[in-house]
Amino acid sequence: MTGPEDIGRASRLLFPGVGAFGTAMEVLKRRELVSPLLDYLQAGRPFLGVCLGLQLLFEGSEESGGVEGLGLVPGAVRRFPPAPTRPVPHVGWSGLAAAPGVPLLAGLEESRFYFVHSFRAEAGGPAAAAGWEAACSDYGGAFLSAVARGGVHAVQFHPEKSGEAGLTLLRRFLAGEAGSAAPGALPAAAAAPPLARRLIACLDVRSNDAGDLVVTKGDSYDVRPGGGDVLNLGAPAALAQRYADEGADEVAFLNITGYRESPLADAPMLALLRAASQRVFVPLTVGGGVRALTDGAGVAHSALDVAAAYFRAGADKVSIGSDAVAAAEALLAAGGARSGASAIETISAVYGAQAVVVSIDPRRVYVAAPGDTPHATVRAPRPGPAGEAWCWYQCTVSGGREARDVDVVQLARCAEALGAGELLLNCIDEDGQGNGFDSALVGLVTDAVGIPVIASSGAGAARHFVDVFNATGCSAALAAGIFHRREVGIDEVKRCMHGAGIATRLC
Ligand code: 1PR
Repeated sequence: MTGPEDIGRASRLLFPGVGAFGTAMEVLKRRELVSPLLDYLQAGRPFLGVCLGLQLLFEGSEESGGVEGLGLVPGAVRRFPPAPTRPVPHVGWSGLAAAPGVPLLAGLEESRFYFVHSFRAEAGGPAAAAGWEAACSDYGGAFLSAVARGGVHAVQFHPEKSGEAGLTLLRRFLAGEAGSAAPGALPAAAAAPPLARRLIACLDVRSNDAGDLVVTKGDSYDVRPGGGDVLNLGAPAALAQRYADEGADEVAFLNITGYRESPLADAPMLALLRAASQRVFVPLTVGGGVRALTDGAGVAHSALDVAAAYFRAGADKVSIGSDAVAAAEALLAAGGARSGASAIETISAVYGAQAVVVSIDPRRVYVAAPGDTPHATVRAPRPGPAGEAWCWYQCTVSGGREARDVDVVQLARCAEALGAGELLLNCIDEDGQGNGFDSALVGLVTDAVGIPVIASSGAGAARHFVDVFNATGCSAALAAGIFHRREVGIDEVKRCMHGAGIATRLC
């Protein structure tokens, strides 16, 4: 898209939206796109809005109070109300209850689609009376997951990240399948498959001694067992594709040497993301080195520059580790006053909270009694070296090499306050051990925040996923070693979850 005149000339208009409502409207106005866009939409010409591309069709949004939207669809977009059992953003794979008369969605009612958003239009509002409601989903109440009229469609989910079902929808749009003047009556949202608990495959990536970018995996973060070569468990892009094909709901790449090298100079890592995003149609998270840095030529780059490079290469979310601990320390020292300058804040302001994950690398510190430390304690999953029955979780930086006087609850709350949309909660003690997730740790953190938490470290069997989902409110569980070594299949975990009555996306 280069200018307003291109809109009138388009035969199809795909409008993916990223970022905040107010910023997006500002850009549309500055580039004089509002009026040609409205002409195109009012003529009912082929249009597909995605995520923010749906919300902008409404009259306004609570996200940017006072900013008018395009106003094509009556009603306003509001934030999901907070609830202890429903973290916001709403992230993951949810189903649709679709109205008849929308060919784009026909027959896809059994599928789940990938959503990531904090704001939504409620079903049954003014859009219903105007005949726009095409599908709804349930998250503490029915919200509109699709609107349609004639050739104009918009979906709240991301078809480009929704595997085969999403690709089917996109193919239909490109083939020109338009609907009737207005969809039929909307079924109850309860008919839609609910939000699934997610299964994430994680690839720790770094260059090995021969200079090849490889997937590696150690125990308790040691990827050179016995001081030898970096363990090589495969080629990252091929493994990512295998996991997506086998049903992983997301794939995460952690650039584990990013904390000491500039990710902007790491061409193979960026090339890997580009290659993966061309063949993997589920969300991709990338972490490692997201912080302000000065490159070898003495040029300063902000954390936002690093994140932008990752997003341009195909990442959907960036994950911040070491820099988040520094930001939490600064926030605690300032008595909770935000500087606005941290990586979390700057990236979240531009790309939205849903694009910012904070990766936490804690290690247990054992104590005899909770009163022995000012930090938040739990009963230790197993006794400490001197038989201690309690522990707290100390945050680390630089891949676990350096511990800081910040505990997981402090870091999790600071990350949420600064604008992170999700937490990736590792546990160095359990990493690679295969004994199961540390549910005490996961429960401690999920109870402390209102954003989704990904449980990580320690999976050794399919039932370990069931255990952590049953024991805690975590939204997703992540594993690495068991998948890389083919000890447990992704489908096996999904079937085990399904058998235990846990909502999951079966492929
Ligand atoms: O600090 O912003 O540069 O980010 C660095 C990122 O790299 C962090 O997310 C940090 O967790 C990660 N990282 C750094 N060093 C290592 C290492 O292993 N030496 N890997 C590392 C972290 C842990 C998990 C692992 C799970 C599941 N890997 O991601 O995949 O524990 O493993 P399992 O299922 O085999 O038990 P920054």
